[in-house]
Amino acid sequence: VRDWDRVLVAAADGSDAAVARFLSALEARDWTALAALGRRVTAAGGQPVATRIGLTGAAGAGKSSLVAALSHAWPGDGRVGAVAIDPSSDLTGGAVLGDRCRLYAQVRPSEAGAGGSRLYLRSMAARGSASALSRYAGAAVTLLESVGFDPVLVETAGAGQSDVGIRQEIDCLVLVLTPESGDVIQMLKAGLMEHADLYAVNKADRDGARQFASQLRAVIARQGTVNGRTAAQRVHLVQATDPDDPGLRGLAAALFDWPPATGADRQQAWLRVVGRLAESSLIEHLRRRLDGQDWARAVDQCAAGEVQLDHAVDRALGGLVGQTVGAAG
Ligand SMILES: Nc1nc2c(ncn2[C@@H]2O[C@H](COP(=O)(O)OP(=O)(O)OP(=O)(O)O)[C@@H](O)[C@H]2O)c(=O)[nH]1
Ligand SMILES: [Mg+2]
Repeated sequence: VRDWDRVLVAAADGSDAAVARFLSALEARDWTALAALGRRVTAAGGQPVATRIGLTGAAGAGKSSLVAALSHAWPGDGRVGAVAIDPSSDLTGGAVLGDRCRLYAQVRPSEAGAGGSRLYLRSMAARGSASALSRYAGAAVTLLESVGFDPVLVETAGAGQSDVGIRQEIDCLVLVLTPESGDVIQMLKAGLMEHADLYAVNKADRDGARQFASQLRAVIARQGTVNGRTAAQRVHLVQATDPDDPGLRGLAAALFDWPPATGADRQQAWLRVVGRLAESSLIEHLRRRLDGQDWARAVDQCAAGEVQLDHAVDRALGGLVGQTVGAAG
């Protein structure tokens, strides 16, 4: 068993390798690592926390580019942590972001940290279901925050299960749009779209970008002020591919000034994250322990109306009495 508490200390001291090792342990469901993180989170209860920012939007809107751009434009001098959750993308998604990071590292080498970049990025692509990804993303976000990254950014593929799962763990949700997102205005008008805290109209260099942003502001204005912010303050026209874009700096400043969450908020969030992991572990454990054929037959009987569902569940659980949760559960 690794000494995960010590790995956490190394991660907090700036070791990217320690961060990577810990995140891999969480993904591999090493519960000793989770327990170490739990001790650290609990010990830090009530302390100031990082700003957690979600970036969501359609494929190709520029979410990954914005992650790199924001890490570059962030007014603070801390390390920026990012998790990209995308169940649909494969390794090329990471490669694209790699390109963006190089772009920003080239432009301002003096601002890059010892490792060449102040951004630590973990891609959780091509691994597991959307809901599984969101469960681990919650733990990953907690880890990054707990070892001192600020802000912590989360890129999600938009409108999927992974978004719903992670929304509660985010302080500020940014919806990334482009001038090509035409019908988004209609959807917003019709109330068909979930509320974002801020809107980033990306690709300001494209035709119609300015016009799209003002249309969006007009629609948003109908909601009045939200958390004290006007439509003008909530819609940011940005160009993620331009490190010197003033719109980008404006968005970064708005996020930097976002009202901080409390230690109590974070303890609640951590409870939810662990609760979801525990539930999914419980269900997986039950699945493994049940005799697959017996269970399939029981489901058949329920479907045929021969057996009542709760009776089938009772019988299955009864068969498990005396078994214990193994170390691998
Ligand atoms: N012209 C222009 N292109 C941009 C801008 N920002 C991003 N792009 C380009 O848009 C494409 C998609 O950018 P990404 O950052 O990968 O978009 P994404 O939303 O992360 O995409 P997925 O992760 O695949 O959903 C890339 O080719 C970027 O170079 C911008 O401000 N202007
Ligand atoms: Mg992306």
